[in-house]
Amino acid sequence: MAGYKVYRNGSQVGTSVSTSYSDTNLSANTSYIYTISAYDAAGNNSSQSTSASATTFSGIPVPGDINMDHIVNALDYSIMNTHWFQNYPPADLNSDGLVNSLDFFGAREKFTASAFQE
Ligand SMILES: [Ca+2]
Ligand SMILES: [Ca+2]
Repeated sequence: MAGYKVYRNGSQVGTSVSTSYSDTNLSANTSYIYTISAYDAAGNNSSQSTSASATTFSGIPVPGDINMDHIVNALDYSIMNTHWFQNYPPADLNSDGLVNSLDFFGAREKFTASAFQE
């Protein structure tokens, strides 16, 4: 066997030579059905697998979730503090070139909030 073909909603989206695959260019808050088939070096394909479904997150990450763990909390404040008055774009929420109190207040509005806006 040479690898796997990965199908999303019935259309092939890629191949993988391992048993993992990362899909991209998906829409937010959408369910997708995945199947795979195996192929060998001679080009023979197996039938498609039983399906697995996955659902993407809904919407835009909350400003202030600097470490991308889906919540604004003390860890994000800590990163902000480490880069205080530095040009550090991930923590410069208002894009004024510096991590400063304006960014802190922006993050505070979302503190402990769910990472994704409704
Ligand atoms: Ca975070
Ligand atoms: Ca700023």
